[in-house]
Amino acid sequence: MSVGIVALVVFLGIIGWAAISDGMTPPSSIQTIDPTKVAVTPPFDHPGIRRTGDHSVDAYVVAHIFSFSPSTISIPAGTEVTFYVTSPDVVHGFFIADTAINMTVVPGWVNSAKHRFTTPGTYLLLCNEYCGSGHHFMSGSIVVK
Ligand SMILES: [Cu+2]
Repeated sequence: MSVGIVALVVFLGIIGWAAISDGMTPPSSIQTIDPTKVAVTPPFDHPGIRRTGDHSVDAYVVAHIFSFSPSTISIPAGTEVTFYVTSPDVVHGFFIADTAINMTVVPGWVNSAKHRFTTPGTYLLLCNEYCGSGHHFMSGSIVVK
């Protein structure tokens, strides 16, 4: 066995041991959902925004073949939005242009990310994981007034 292969095995062993011993999990693994019951499980049975403070909202979004529900989210400028996104069918992406929001949406998990929208405008929301024949139609928008 060459030195390179031994070094690779040792490296992967250390990475694997560190991840397992620290109990590492993806950031999205905190909340789970039965993907076959997304349409009847609160709060995803009524996707949309919920006010949580004077300048903050929670946005519950369902990514499904081949659209987002809701497809348009309107908020005042300066609002901090915590997105909670899940999928009832296949893996989707949740990417908002001009922000750091870029999540993978996996059936059975609720992924989340937070962003404060300070600049008015329309932000494009895209699926960036190929999810099927209608993937290129899958978009939405965040309207900041
Ligand atoms: Cu897609």
